[in-house]
Amino acid sequence: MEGHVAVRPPEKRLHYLNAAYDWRSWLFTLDHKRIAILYLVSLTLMFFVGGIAALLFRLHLLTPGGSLVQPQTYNKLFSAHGLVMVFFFLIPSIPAVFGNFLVPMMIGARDLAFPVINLLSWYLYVLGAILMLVATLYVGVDTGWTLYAPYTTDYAFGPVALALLAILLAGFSSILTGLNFVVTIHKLRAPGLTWFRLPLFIWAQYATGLIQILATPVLAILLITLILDRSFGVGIYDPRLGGDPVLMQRLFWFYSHPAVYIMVLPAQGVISELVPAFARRPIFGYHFIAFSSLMIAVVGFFVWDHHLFTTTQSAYAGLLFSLLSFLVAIPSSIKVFNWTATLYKGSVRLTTPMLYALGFIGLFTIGGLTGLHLAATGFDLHVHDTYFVVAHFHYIMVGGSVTAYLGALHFWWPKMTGRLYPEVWGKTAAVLLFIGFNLTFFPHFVMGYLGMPRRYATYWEEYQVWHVLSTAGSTILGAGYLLPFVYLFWSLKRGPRADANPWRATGLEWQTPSPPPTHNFDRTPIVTTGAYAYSPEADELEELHLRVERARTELARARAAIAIYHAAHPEEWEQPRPARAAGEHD
Ligand code: CU1
Repeated sequence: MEGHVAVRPPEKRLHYLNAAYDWRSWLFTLDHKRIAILYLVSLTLMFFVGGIAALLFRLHLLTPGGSLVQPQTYNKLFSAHGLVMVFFFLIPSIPAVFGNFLVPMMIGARDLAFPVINLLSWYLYVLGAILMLVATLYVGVDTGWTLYAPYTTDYAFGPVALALLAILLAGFSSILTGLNFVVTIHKLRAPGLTWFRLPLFIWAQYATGLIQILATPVLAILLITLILDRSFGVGIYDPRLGGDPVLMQRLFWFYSHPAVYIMVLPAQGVISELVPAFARRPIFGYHFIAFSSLMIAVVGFFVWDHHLFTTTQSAYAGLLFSLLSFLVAIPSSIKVFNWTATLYKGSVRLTTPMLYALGFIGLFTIGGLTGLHLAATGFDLHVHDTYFVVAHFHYIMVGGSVTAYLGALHFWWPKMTGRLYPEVWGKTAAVLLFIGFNLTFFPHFVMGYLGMPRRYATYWEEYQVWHVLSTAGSTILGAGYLLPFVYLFWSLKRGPRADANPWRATGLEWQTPSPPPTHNFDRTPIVTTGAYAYSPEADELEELHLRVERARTELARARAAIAIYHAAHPEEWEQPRPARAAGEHD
């Protein structure tokens, strides 16, 4: 083995992903980061199930008579889409994946306050998800995701009890997650991390936690009484037994409107992190954003009735809830204003996460503004139960929440996996999704305004052009969602390695290696400043440091090369240079 130089492999750094490999270490893990990954995998699966259902009925709607499935199957497809997407993707999405991963990291803690309850939340979710898949795919539920009586109390409508039980399980998962976050944020903040030094994502998770704890039990009561009604004919909601189906709607929206904020608040929290990081400025109006999250959590409880403007109730009730619904738009408008003010005069970097953030601001604003249309009782009467509502809802839920979810995924992916993804593909997917989304859902506004009712398997010919545009958009949207799935998966093995802070972002989570060690921080961080200490001066200083570092490396490399050369040619070192001949050039 002469001439062979033994090369020692670089010492392997242990982190939360490679600390243990066997399946037990994953399925019984109490590490909040691993539980976040478990959620990421299961949510991705549910997202694609819900998405495929949507693509199928979108294809069906290509022609006025319906070209793909029987009307009964159509009902089952849109119900499956709504039930899976709302209860098993949107409601858990950002809290379950990024809340789990980031809440302890952002506040400098080792884990959540109750790690065992955290794992229990995931198991409740999985059990619920399996039941929901059996109910919607194997047999088929055709009540719509809103579960209105008398569909849900009537045995003609599929295995509804199974679906109700599935949602009940997911609901308890949601309550326990919210409880865990609220207690963690109260009790486990690092020394010096006062409430007004918290990242706004934490404020958003805190407000979301309050809603999850207070609103979701109402859903649980509704689901249990619905099961009683259906199975034992108690007659609470079933009109044939003297029950009141509108009461069912009231209870449903008393949960489900606050639930809209369970889906939106964390998304807004993500945007409040992305915008300052890529505008390289401190966020504008920190306190306003923090308090507007709390205001949404409170006022969101008093607007449920805007879903019942067309039921029998006094004109006074309509007026009151119209006013309250206008009120709840204020805190969201404050946020949009403050994000825009942060962008103003910022040195904006158009990275993949930033494209999602900008997309969010635009789409969420359209969703919010059309929400004001619907809060006006007169206009609501005209577009009630039309595609206009479907469009509004999807601009908030997909244009808002899903866009923010993908922005978060691309922002924290290097932290979670230690790998970078190709920016070109990231940006391509973000642009493709923006185009696909608008092409799918903007026509919904138009045909809804023109009178196309929602949830019908067939329609009049005059609406076909809008349906064709929408179906074309949905195929782009489908391809757009597949793309990140492919290149992110690819990056796990082939992506370049990420350092601790590839975006040069503030926030405690960026101060520990990527991926983080199981215990998160080697030393408990001590916080002395507020979040978002971005400044152009600091960036310039950082850039100078990098340049000096690079120059030093170059210099060291050149010195080493000279030394090697001299070692190989000692004679040149010893002898004086020969005199240059006349006329010779270098
Ligand atoms: Cu609502």
